[in-house]
Amino acid sequence: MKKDISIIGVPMDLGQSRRGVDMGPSAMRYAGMIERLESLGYNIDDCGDIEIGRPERDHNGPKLKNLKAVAEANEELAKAIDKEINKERFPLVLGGDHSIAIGTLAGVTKPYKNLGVIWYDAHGDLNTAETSPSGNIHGMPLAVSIGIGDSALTNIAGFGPKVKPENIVIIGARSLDKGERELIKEKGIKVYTMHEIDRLGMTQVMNEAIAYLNERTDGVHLSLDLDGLDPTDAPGVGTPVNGGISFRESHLAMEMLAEAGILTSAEFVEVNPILDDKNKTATVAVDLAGSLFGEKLL
Ligand code: B3U
Ligand code: MN
Ligand code: MN
Repeated sequence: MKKDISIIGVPMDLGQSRRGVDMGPSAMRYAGMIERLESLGYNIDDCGDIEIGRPERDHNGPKLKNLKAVAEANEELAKAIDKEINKERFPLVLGGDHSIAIGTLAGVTKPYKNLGVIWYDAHGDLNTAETSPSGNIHGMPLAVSIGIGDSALTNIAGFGPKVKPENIVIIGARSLDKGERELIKEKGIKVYTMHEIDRLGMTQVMNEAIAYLNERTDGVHLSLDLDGLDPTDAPGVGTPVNGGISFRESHLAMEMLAEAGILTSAEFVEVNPILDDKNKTATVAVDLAGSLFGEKLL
């Protein structure tokens, strides 16, 4: 992996309805993200935070909440990432709610024809304005990245779709809405639900996921939603779902990704310090980043 990492914070909370997730980047910095990666020998440039606009009175209606402000912030994020990639640096994005993956993917897919995506999440994030039960854009970024959704989102950075459905692997899913299940089947998206993780074990899941992506992609982005983990290990998230991936399984997954050396960008999202227990979830994110960037136990 590249030895130069650029950290970009995105204090976004407009893609969902619980306050506090805008403090995620600060919480992860406070939990020692930069120092941890520096201790592994990386050169870190903290680029600071993307500015998030005030939502003007919501003209978008309840189906795509705060559409304009979310789209604007994602345009800025895509530009910031593009700048760091042009400097040959590895982009590490700290969220913020998961709607920021729209801008991250817009920025990181530009240099790749065939970017792969690992979506580590309890949810599919494959909703559209029509299928969403909430109208929250953080439940839509993966659909947007394959070109399905409002053009203000699918066309960020002036092109789309960003990712091919067959280049996506979802890991940890256990809360999928009806429209999401249909889209997964229709588009042939590879999903390891909690059932497969229990049945096969994380080792086999990651071996298969890595081999699958190695075969067909020219770079891989990890989008890690902390709610992919079990709420006992990561309580500081807006939409916890029981029966999730353990801290230990997650470490193993990160270590296997580090060994495979396939990652070209990453993001950690949905850390909400207000809902957290003494910054536990941000600390988990920092611990997982340590493993992801090559930390060894011995
Ligand atoms: N699928 C639901 C809930 C949800 C999605 N992402 C999160 N929660 N974090 C929705 O609102 O789209
Ligand atoms: Mn998510
Ligand atoms: Mn989620």
